Amino acid sequence: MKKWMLLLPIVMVLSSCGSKLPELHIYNWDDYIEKSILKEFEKEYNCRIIYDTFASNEDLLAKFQAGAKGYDVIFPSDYMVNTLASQDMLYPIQHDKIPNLKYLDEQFSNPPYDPGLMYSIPYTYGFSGIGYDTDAFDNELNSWKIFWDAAYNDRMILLDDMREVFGIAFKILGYSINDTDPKHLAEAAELLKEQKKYLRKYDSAMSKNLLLSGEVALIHHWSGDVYQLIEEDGRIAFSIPEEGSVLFTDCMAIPKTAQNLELAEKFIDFILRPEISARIINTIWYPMPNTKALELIDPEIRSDENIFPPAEVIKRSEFLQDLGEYTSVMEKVWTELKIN
Ligand code: N2P
Repeated sequence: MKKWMLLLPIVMVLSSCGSKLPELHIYNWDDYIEKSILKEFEKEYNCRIIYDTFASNEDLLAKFQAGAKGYDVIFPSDYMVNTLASQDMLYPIQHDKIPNLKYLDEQFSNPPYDPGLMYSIPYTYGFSGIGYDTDAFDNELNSWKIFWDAAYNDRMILLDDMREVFGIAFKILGYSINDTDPKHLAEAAELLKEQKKYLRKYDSAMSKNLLLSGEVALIHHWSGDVYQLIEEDGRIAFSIPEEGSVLFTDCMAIPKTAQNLELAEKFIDFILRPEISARIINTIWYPMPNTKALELIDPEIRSDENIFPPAEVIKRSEFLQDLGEYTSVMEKVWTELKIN
């Protein structure tokens, strides 16, 4: 037998790898999907999903600025869609490839961060607020100022998220969460420095577990994430403080570096199927702007005013906006706050 013939089995294995299933690479927030729908998509489109998660918009941006390639569908929030699009990182969405867009609630079809939905399709919306252990408090919480209460020293966690954390300080000071006056930023930093004395840590990934186990008494977190906890344990509560809060729309977008554009469009369209959206809402407890899905979700979720907040709560909240070059000014102050 010739020597090269011994290599035949290896060559055959390698060539069968060449015909492997097409892949779809997804980059989403933690705890933000109903897992079985991924399996269903794989089956229906005969592909393999590679699923990866991030904990803040800034982490997502940093990954792309560092040259990450190969993600096909990403989930930036409103202002980050704007940032990524203005840095030419997003592929324009071909609306004719997403027929289920017909189910999108019209109120979400022309958002200021992405007029006409050129680069993004809304996925969910929600609020930032306070998740807390009702056993640790005599009254309901209704102000961000509770994070400055020494009685909860080392039992509080704020999100590891620059815009969200400055957002709290700006709201207490009576400024917009999109304020760009350096004097106001210095005031906010001073306030947060005071708060840091009592803070366990800035963290977005682990704080829910620590609240559930009773290790900490209150956390700054996002609405649906805290509702997932409430579902597990009724002693947890969520509050959107009276000073106002961050209202966000998280979106689906396709990076310019995507490897599988066609599958990415199919995935976005799949998510917009009413029965798929309804299953996601029932699991992650964030509303999705899908008119038809709302008819299919659990009535208990549909009638919950915290999940679908009344107009006055929406009115006192604000969307974060892309701050352009001022972002780097804030980043410097944020880094100082975190290391000192
Ligand atoms: C997902 C939290 C995303 C909300 N678990 C913040 N945009």
